[in-house]
Amino acid sequence: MSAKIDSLLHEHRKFAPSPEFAAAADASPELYADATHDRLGFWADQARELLHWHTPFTKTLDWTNPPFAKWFEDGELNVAYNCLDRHVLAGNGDRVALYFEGEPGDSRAITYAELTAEVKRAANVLIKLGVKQGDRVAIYLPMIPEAVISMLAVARIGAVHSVIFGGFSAESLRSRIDDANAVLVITADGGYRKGKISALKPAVDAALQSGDSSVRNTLVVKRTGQDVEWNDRDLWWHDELASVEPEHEAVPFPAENPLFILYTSGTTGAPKGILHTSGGYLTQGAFTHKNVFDLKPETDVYWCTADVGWITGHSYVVYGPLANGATQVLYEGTPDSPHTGRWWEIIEKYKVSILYTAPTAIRTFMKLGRQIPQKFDLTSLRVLGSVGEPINPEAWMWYREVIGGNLTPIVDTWWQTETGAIMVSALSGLTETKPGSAQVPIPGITIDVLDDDGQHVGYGNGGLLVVTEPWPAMLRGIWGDPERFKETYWDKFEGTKGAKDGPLYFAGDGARLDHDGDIWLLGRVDDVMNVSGHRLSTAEIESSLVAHHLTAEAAVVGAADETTGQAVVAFVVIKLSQAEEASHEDISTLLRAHVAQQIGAIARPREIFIVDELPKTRSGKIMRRLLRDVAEGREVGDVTTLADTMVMNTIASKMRKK
Ligand code: 6R9
Repeated sequence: MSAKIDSLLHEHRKFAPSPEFAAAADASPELYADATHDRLGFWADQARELLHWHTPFTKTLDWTNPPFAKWFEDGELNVAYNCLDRHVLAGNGDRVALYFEGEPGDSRAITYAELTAEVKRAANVLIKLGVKQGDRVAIYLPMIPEAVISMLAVARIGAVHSVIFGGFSAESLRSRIDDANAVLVITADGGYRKGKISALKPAVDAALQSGDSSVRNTLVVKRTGQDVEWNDRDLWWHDELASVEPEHEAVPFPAENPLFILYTSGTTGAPKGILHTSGGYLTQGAFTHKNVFDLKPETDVYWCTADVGWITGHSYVVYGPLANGATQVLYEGTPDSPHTGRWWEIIEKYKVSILYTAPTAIRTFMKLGRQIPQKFDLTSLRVLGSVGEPINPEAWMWYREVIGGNLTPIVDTWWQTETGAIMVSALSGLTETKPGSAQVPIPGITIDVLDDDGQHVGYGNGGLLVVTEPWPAMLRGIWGDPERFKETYWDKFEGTKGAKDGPLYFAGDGARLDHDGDIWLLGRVDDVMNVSGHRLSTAEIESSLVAHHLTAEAAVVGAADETTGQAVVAFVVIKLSQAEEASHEDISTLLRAHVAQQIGAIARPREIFIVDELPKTRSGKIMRRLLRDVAEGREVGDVTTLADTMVMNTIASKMRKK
C-alpha cells in the first residue's frame, strides 16, 4: 500500500446535536481529556463505575505477553448478576427489560425481576445437566427471549456460550459444535420468519446424527408447536425450567473467565472462533452503549435490530443494554413481515427512542420509498445508529431526514466481532457529525491509519486502519489456535517503524483521514481496487452510484483488466419506481457518466450490470467475492453463506445472456 488512496469524495455537511440534546447528554468532553491524560486509569474508572465487582481489581492491564492481554485480572465479577440482579436490588425490578415482539404479532413485556427469575431457573437447569464453569454451550435459537435467557444463564454459571445464527445449516452447526466441543445445545422447535414457520430442531438432529459428538443433551424451547422428532438426549425447556429450584445465587468468576466464542468468517479457511472474556468486554460494552447512544435507562426505549447470532446482538442487544439497565425491544422477524411498514409500526407502538441498525436495511427502505415510514409516528426517536458497513452519505441523509425527522443525531459505529465493542464513533451528545464518516475513536481507544511500512498517513490520505494499544473488549484469541490469532491480526506491521512501541492490531479495513482528522472507512482491504495505479475504494464508487436518483443499491468490484490492472465493474439495483423508465443500456451510460462526473474519469465503471438483487450474507454484507467471479467470467465460488443462494444463479444467467 505505498500509493495513497485517492480520496475522491468530499463531504462538507455537518450536523451538531441540538442545544437541548447536548445540554441533556451525560457525556462530556472530559471523557476524552481524562482518557488522553491517563488511558488505563480512565478504563479502570469506567469498570468501577459501570459494573459491580464482587472482588475489586487492583491491576488494570497486563500486556507483558502481547498479543495476549489481561484486563482487570485479579478482579472478580458475575456478568449475569451485573445484567440482572443488581438492577432488581437497586429497586428497578419492575422496569421492562424486554418488549418482545414476535413476528406473528404475539408480544410479551418482561421486567428485570422476571428476566432475573427466568435466568436463575435456566442456570439451575444447566447445573442439573452437569454444565460446569468453562464448558461450552451451543445456542441455536430464533430471536426470542429464551435466546437472551440462555446466554445469561450460561454466563451466570461461568460457562462459555457459542451462539450460532439460526440461519446456518446443520453442517455449519456441526463444525462449530465440534470446534468448541460443546456439551449442550439449546435450540427451539422452530421460529417465525417471513410469515412462515421455519424449523430449527431438524438441523440440530442432522448435526448430531452421527452420534459421535461431544454433545450430551439438547434443550428445546417450544416456540411454534410444530412436530419434532424426539431423541434420548432431548429435553423440553419448559419441563426442565419447571422442575428446578427458583433460587440461584450468582457466584463471582475472574475477570478473564471466558464469556463466549463467536465464529466469524475470515478471508481464507474455516471460520474463526473469536474468544471474549468477562470484565473488560462488559466494561467497554456498557461504556459505549451509554455514551455513544446517550442512554437514559429510566426513559429510553432502545432497539437494536441485530440478531443475537452476530456480535452486534451480543454486545448491543444482550450485554451492553442489560448491564446499563435499559428497556429494549426484541423483534423476532424480518422487516417486511407481514407488511413493509413493520419496523416503523414497532417504533410507533413502543415509542422507541434509540434505533440501531445497518446501512443495508436503510438502503432497502430507501428503495421501497419514504411513503412507508411516513405513515407512522416516529417522533419518539431521538438517536439513530448505524453499524456493519460504511454508510454512504445519501443513505445517512435519508436516515436522518425520513426516519429522524431532520433532528436526530446519527452515530456511525465502526467495530468488529474481534473488537467486541464500538471503537470508532461519534458520541451523540457531543460530536458534530458528518454524513458517511465514522469519525473519531471513542475515549480510551487509540486508532491510527498507516501505510504498508507502518507510517502514519497524514491528513487527507488513506491507508490501513490499526488499533495501536490494547483495549478492554478486545478478543483474547482464536479458540484453539493462538498461531492463527497472531498471524491474522498482529503480524502485519511487525518490524515496521509504527510497531516500535508495541504490536499493532490490523483490522483488515482500509480507511482515510480527512483534513479534520476524521476517519472514513473504505471497506475491507480486499475491497480496495487498484485501477491504473490509483487506489479506489469500492465504497466510494458505490456511494456515488447510490447518490443517483435511479439507483437503489450498488456493489462495485475490481475485475482483472489487461490494460489497467483492475477495472471498476458495478452491479446496480434500480429503484422500483424508476425500473420501467429507461432501457438498461441507457441507464448504464447515464450512471457511468455520473460516476465520472462525481468522482473522476478514473472511477468510471468499465461495465455496469443492472440486477434485481445483490448477493448478501445473512448478516447483510454484500459478497463482492462472488460478483468478482462473475465480472471476471469465472465459475461462481462457494455461495453457502449467502442469505439467498439463488441470487447468484439469477445474476450469472443474466450475464451469460448478454
Ligand atoms: C460490528 C460488525 C466487521 C467489519 C469491519 C468493517 C465492517 C462494521 C462499520 C464497518 C464501515 C462501519 N464495518 N461497521 N465498515 N463503517 N460503521 O459488523 O462486526 O460482523 O465482525 O464485521 O464490518 O469492514 O471490519 P463484524
